[in-house]
Amino acid sequence: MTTISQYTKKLYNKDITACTDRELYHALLDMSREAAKSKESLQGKKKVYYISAEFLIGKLLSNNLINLGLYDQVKSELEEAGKHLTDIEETEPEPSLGNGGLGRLAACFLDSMATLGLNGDGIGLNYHLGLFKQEFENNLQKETVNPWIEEHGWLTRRKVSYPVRFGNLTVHSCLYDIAVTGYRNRTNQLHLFDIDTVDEGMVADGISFDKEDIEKNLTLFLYPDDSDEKGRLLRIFQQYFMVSNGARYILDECAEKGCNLHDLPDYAVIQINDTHPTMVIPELIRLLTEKGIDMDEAIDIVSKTCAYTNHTILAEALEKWPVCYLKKVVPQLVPIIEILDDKVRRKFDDTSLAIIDKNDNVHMAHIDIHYGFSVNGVAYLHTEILKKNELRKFYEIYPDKFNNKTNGITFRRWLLHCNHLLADWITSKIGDGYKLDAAELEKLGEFTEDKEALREVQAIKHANKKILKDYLLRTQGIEIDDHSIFDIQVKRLHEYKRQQMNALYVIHKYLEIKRGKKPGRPVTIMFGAKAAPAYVIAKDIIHLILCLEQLVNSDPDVSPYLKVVMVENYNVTLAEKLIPACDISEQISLASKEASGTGNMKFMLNGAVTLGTMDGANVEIAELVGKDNIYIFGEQSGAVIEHYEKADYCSKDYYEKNEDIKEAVDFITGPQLLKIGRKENLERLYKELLNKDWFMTLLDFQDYVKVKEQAYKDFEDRDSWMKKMLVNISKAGFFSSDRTIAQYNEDIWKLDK
Ligand code: 26Q
Repeated sequence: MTTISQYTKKLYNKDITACTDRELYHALLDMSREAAKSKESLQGKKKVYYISAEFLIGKLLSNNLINLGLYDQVKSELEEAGKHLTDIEETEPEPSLGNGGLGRLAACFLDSMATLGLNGDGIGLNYHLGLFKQEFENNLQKETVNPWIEEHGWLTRRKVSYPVRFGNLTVHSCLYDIAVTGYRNRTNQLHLFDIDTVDEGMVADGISFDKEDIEKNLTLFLYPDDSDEKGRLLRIFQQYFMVSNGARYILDECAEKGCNLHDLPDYAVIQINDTHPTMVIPELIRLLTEKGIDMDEAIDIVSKTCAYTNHTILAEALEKWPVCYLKKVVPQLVPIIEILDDKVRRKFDDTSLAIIDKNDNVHMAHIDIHYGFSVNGVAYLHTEILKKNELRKFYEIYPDKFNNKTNGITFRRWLLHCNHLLADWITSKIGDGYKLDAAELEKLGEFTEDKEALREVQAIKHANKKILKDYLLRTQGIEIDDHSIFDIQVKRLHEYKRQQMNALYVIHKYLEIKRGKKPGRPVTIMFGAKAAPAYVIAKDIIHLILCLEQLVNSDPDVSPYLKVVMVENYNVTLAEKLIPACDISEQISLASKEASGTGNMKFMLNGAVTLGTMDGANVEIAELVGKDNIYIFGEQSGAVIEHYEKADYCSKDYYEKNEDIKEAVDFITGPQLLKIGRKENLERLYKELLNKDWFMTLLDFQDYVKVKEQAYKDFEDRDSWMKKMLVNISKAGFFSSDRTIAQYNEDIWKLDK
């Protein structure tokens, strides 16, 4: 058996006791890298390539130790030497290769593919600074750089390089791999392409940089600000760089296994994660024709190889690139896209199905749907809306391509790693079969009337609340009361997710307490969210929340009953601390707008009760746990869609008709907040809510308040609340990404196991 001290000796010529946490991190890193190597993948004939602009993998050390079966041994060896894995983990930087749900989903999928023993790799980009780091200054979000790559880290340099041509500029790629460990199974790879000439020093003043110096900036940031043309062009440079490298890598790997290109679909299936990698379709066609295959056959081969996942129905997120941009960056793809468009136009007498529209914009999703063999949504409701509304005409011509794959999360990270107390308790009750077969969690149903078991669950929740309390105090200087209700909303900031509705509730509650209506138990309302740097209203919402935090927490009449916390730089690491400690999980998007959500699943698995709308996967959660174990409010998706169709929603009507709403909205620009915050931001947000409110905050506000108050009240019946928690945990098995990935394989990929 290898031991940690063998590694500390080799690296530092020291015993464990003499090493710093940082040194121990490096020793453990080497130890797990070697262990992962010995479990490298079997090379089956067919492989799935999950291509994605984001892989939000989180810190890797503990997760790898768990998956490699080394965790217990390492923990006890460290403890014998007086060291703690939790301290060591804190020295690991978090890779910031994603911004939210789509990127985190890709990471969960890699874990499940490896765990199920499927031959499946990820393909993406190695952004040096990733997503920005969020800091708060004067109650405003400030973006700074987030370097995460270290000399001695998880990346392994490969001897792979391709010349990638952009008009008259050619760059040469390099490749780094990160081993993806499966739980007690094999290791797959995440391939991240990069260039050697990236210059991190070109960033000045927050995160600004010269967007035109492609050789220095190509893989510098994830999602460079694309509010101007230069930013949008840079995104196309990045996307093409990713797919061109990916396509060549795939072809090379298949050729090595004996593929003659005509039989490519027998060797490869490419899962396209939203439209960011869509150019892989014309690029592969280009490469195949370059190798002598004729155009029609090349199109046919690629169409049998590529499958597309849609993650959004928000019109503004569906990518459309002007042909003139593509001509500047990737002129070699334009004739191919024109041929693809021409074929569609000949076949279908409906210009709304075309790839290039009358304004010369290329609709990326249309390429995927016409020239991929599968189109899937990410939750039942989302797929139904795609079929009936957003993509109805496509569904009519290709009914067989459409399918649903309800999202999932890896239970290794979101239970075994982030909530040891709960995982150990579950094991003590039902054994550890649930670790590989999440459906076994159902067995916990047996304990929902067992008072002693319920008290144990309650004690675990409380212990996790204390852990979070200590962590926030130590890392962010935030003080919270572990006996208060932890009501948490953490996710990217977007108007459709309606953090502003939760903020309006804070105002409402603040005013009620001021008027003397004091709650029996204090509540802590926590937020965590980054706003896209150019998303003005999202940043105004952050400003409002931070101003409320200052106002509420410093008011001695109110702060014993209500606290507002906005954690800084919400990321995977913080999620791992917040989720196990949560009582109420806020999933309050406007019905029809959240494709699935995956945070909702993580909270449920960790025993939080959902307060949410009938949106995304909330619908499936509600069905599984039953109405007594979830708090549902708000207008249903059908009614919301009708409001959009009829354009009959008018936020002012709600403001004028309801005193509570009027009072809360007016407070945004009232004297108390203007004293703390910036007039410009608060007024802009006020006007937005009153005159536009595109995501119908005021429509659902009254019902939201009512149902949220009910949840707070029910929390006091401790036994019945614990029962709700346990039902949620026991029904979470469906949301294991192992189930999701098994379904992808069964219906789309069809790899042998
Ligand atoms: C598009 C064009 C220009 C610039 C940026 C973008 C862009 C970037 C990121 C568009 C979309 C994204 C990310 C989307 C995302 O995270 N979607 C989420 O995917 C999850 C996994 O399926 C779902 O659970 C969430 O409901 C969905 O919002």
